[in-house]
Amino acid sequence: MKRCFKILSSGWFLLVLVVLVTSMGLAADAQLPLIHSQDFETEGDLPAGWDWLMTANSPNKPVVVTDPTNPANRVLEMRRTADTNPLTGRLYMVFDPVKERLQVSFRMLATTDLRALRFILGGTANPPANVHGSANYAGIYLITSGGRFSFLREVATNRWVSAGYYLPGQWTKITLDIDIPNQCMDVYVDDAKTPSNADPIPFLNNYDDLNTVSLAYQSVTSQNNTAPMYIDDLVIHGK
Ligand SMILES: [Ca+2]
Repeated sequence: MKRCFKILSSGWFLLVLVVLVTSMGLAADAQLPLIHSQDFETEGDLPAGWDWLMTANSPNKPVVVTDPTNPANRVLEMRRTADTNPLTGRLYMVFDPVKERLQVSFRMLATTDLRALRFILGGTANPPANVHGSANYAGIYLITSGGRFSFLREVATNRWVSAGYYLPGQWTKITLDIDIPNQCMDVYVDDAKTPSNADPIPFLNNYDDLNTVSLAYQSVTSQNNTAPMYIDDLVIHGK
């Protein structure tokens, strides 16, 4: 099975296999420095370290609310008002640039299988407003649509590659294990030991480092989707 991290070599197979098993899953989190951990517990407020980028002709932005599935928990809620901009305001943060390996994970609850979540990463080569403003500047562009996690591969042809599944109404965890020098990543769903992608998923636009992430709600115009989406426990490790 192909991996984004190409460390297999003859003679070291068993050793490398052990390394792969222990390093490619969540166990690797302990090996990379923690950059940010966000449990979205401050209801009604902007999470510490985050900011909003508002979107023209959209009244909506991600906010922290009570978890609809657990009154004791708070989560990030993303809603969209019908017949406004398909893309809502974006919640984003900037962290110290990472040049080797970045692992980003979060839990998400979709309430529809229509396109809803837009999750973007980029680096210092462009300012955050550009990275999170247009696919033309995004390094990694992840969406939820049709019960699948999909990554934009080419803007001009609107080409996507899918990796992993989710079910509306069910919390699902997704982890991106990103190899920055090789400009590619592996995707893990619900802490699976093997990635959901058959082949490494390349960056949409190349970046020598990654330093910013954003979350937003985006509908396909023809669907005019307004079913809310929830996010929790976003954790970033890297070096
Ligand atoms: Ca929470």
